[in-house]
Amino acid sequence: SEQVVVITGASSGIGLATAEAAAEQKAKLVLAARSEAALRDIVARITAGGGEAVAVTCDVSDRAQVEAVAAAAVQRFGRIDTWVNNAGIGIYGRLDEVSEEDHRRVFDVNYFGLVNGSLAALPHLKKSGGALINVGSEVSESAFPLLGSYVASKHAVKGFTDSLRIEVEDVDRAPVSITLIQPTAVDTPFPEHAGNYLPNEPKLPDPKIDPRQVAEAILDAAQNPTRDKRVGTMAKVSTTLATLF
Ligand code: NJP
Repeated sequence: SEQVVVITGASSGIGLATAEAAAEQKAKLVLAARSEAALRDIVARITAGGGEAVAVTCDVSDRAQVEAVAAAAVQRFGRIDTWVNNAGIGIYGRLDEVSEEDHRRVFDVNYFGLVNGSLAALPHLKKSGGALINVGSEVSESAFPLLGSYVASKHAVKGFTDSLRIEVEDVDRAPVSITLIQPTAVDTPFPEHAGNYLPNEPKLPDPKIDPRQVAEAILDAAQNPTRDKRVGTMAKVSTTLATLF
């Protein structure tokens, strides 16, 4: 496709895998994250392979920076067909030990970052008949000890996304599809990037799926929208506790 696809959190993990898969499908890419150097390398690689991509440095918790990503997409490619809100962080630790500052940071990035992206993208997606893809989690609908602030933020992501979908698709009848992606544990550097209050190095529970599997679900949702997309089989919480302690 010649789709214009914006991806937040494109410098690593699921976002990077999605960028690479979209480039193979000939999408025109706008890649956003905080790490300027990492994005520059990714854009250079995609461009060298004959693809089209532009990097925009952005902290998704700042609405103005997210609006600048949308503006850069329109300036460079004239439209936005798909916007993927993927940027996210974790904090490992008991809820009575995680600081209020860290807890709020998780919500600023995972929840308000996704709110910022959704609201910046919608006017453009309404014009193009496009797709909004929000990356939630299996923990958008379940509890998970020692990752509680993250779990709560992903519940908020689901509540926001489901409510927005009704307003946009059902009330406005706008030609925009809104999908929540709910992966299980994915093999990415997420634990290394996370904050940690625990004595041990945090790990993701097995089984972990390949980020390319999630990328495929994201790009499929852009073409064939469904209300929710589950990717992978949920890990058992008992396994997780054994991993964490
Ligand atoms: O993690 P990682 P994943 N502003 O750490 C960016 C969800 N998920 O790919 O800013 C802008 O490799 C960061 O870039 P940088 C998860 O909750 C995961 O696993 O340069 N960007 C990087 O590109 C998250 O929503 C699993 O540091 C910011 C990216 O986000 C999404 O999948 C399971 C940013 C994170 O890449 C991608 O996570 C599941 C900011 N303020 C859902 N802060 C899993 N891995 O098991 C971070 O169900 N980024």
